[in-house]
Amino acid sequence: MSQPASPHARPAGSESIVAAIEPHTGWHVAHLFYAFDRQRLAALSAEARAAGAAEFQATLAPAGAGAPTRLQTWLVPGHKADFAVVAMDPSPLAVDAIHQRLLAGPLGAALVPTWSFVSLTEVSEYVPTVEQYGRRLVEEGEVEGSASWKAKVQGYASREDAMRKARLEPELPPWPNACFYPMNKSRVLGANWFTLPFAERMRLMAEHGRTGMSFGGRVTQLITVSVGLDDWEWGVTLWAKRPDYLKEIVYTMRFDEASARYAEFGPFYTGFVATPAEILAHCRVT
Ligand code: 76R
Repeated sequence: MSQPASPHARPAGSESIVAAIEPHTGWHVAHLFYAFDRQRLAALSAEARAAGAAEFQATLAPAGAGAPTRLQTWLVPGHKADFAVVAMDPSPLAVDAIHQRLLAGPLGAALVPTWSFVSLTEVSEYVPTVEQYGRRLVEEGEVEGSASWKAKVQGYASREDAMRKARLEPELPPWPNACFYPMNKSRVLGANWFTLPFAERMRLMAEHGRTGMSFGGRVTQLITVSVGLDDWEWGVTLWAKRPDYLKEIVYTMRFDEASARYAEFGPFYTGFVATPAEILAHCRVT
C-alpha cells in the first residue's frame, strides 16, 4: 500500500528544490539596507566586535567562499540606512544567504534591517529586435537599405546577444556613485500604462531609451523586475561616474512621457560603492 503523500512532497519527477527555484534565464537580485544599532553595538565586548568585523568582511567579500555571483556594498548617506548590499545569483538561496549570514554573525544583534527589495533580472519586452530596430531607424529619418542604415542595423545585430546577456547577467560598472529606487507604471484612469496598445508603449519606451542612451558613458542602468515578487513592479539601479549625473538623468527622464505620465516612484536610496572595511570604518564600528 502506498504511503499518504507528505504535504511537503514535490510531485514525482519534479526537479530538485535547488534547480526549481532558479529562473530559466536571469538571476535573482536583492537590494538589502541596514543600519547599525548603536546601543547594541556599544554592548558588544571588544572581542565580539573584532570577530564581528572580521565575519562582516568575510560575508561581504565579493569573491568570498559561497559568495553570490555578483556582490556589491554601498555606504548609504542619510537616516534611511547606513549601508546597502546588492547581491545577484541564479539561486535565491545564495542571495538570501548573505542576509542570513550577516544577521547570524557576531554583529548581527547590532544590525537593523531597514528595507529590502527582491527582484529578477530580465530583458524588457521593449528592447527592440533587429527588425524593430531597423524600422525605428526609418522612423527617425534613415533610408531603408542605405549604407548608413545597413551599417547601423548590422552594428545592432552584432551587439544584440551581448546586450541581452548584459541585462540577464549584469556586470557591475566601476563607478562609485549609485542610486536605487523602485517604480511602478501607473494604472490610474486616464493614465493606465497597462491599457495602452503595445505599439504605443513601444513608442514611449523608444523615446525613453533615446534619453537613456544620451547618458552613455556617464550612467549605467540596471532594471530588475519585481512584478509578482515585491511591492513595486521594477527596481531601478543606477551607477554614475559623478553623482550629479544621477540627478541629471532622473530629472531629464521626468519629462519623457513614459515617466511624466506613467511612472510612480518609491523611496530613493543613494549609495557610494565601498568595501566592507570602508563601511565599518566610516560607520565607526572599527
Ligand atoms: O535596453 C535597452 O537598451 C533598450 C532601451 C531601454 C529599455 C527597454 C532602456 C534604456 N530602458 C528600458 C526599460 Mn530604462 N530606465 C528606467 C529609469 O527615473 C525614471 O524616470 C525611470 C527609471 C531610468 C533612470 C532608466 C535609464 N527602463 C526600462 C524599464 C522596463 C519597462 C518594461 O519592461 O515594462 C523601466 C522601468 C526603465 C526605467 N534606460 C535606458 C535608462 C538608460 C540610462 C537607458 C540607456 C541604455 C542603457 O544604459 O541601458
